Amino acid sequence: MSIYGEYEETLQKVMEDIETRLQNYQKLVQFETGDNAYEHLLARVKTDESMREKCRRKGLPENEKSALVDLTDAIGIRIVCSFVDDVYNIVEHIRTFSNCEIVEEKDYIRHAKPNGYRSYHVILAVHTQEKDVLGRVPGIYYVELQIRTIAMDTWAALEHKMKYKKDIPNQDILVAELKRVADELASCDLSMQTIRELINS
Ligand code: 0O2
Repeated sequence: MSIYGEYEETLQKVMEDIETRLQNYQKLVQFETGDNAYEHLLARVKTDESMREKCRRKGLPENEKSALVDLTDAIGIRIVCSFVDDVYNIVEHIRTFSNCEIVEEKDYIRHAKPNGYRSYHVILAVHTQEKDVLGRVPGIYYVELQIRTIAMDTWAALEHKMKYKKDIPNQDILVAELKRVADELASCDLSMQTIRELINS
């Protein structure tokens, strides 16, 4: 039995609902401006194995409540944009979603993590017709959205790989080097944004 139990099907539905709303926003922006709101998005329900591993890592029992209430990233959506402004525009659009409220947000773009990680994180509470694990109707299901630029996304993917390779020699140098690259990419993102503004003005 999956850690999500009888709620697995609803998770899938909630994910598809939010994904569709984002795709509709993409269509609207394309129609109105001829530009993309974002380049691509990736939506997934965290696998049973990853969710169990996360529960263990956080010292939580491996059950439905931990997976659906104590942890809020069973549904994850990553939105990758060309420009930094697009990230903030999407966040503002997410604020307008009906039957949803933002319960947490972290701006790791204005306030990068010490290792150089940059991204905008939003935890969305989605109110649905379905029952949730606490017996509430409408039930509340959480979605973690990570919104970032292509440059930030490339960096995060590489850094993520490094985390799992503990036996790399000269870790300290690599960590410092990755931080330097993250800062350079942030500077490139700003330049790209300025160039776009000049083209559009
Ligand atoms: P996974 O396997 O991707 O799901 P905390 O547990 O306190 O460190 P918190 O408060 O749960 O973090 O959330 P935060 O900081 O918003 O991070 C949530 C997710 O963002 C992480 O999920 C990662 O996917 C991503 N993330 C955060 N920091 C980094 C980073 O430094 N590098 C990379 N590559 N990704 C990061 P999980 O559950 O840690 O991992």
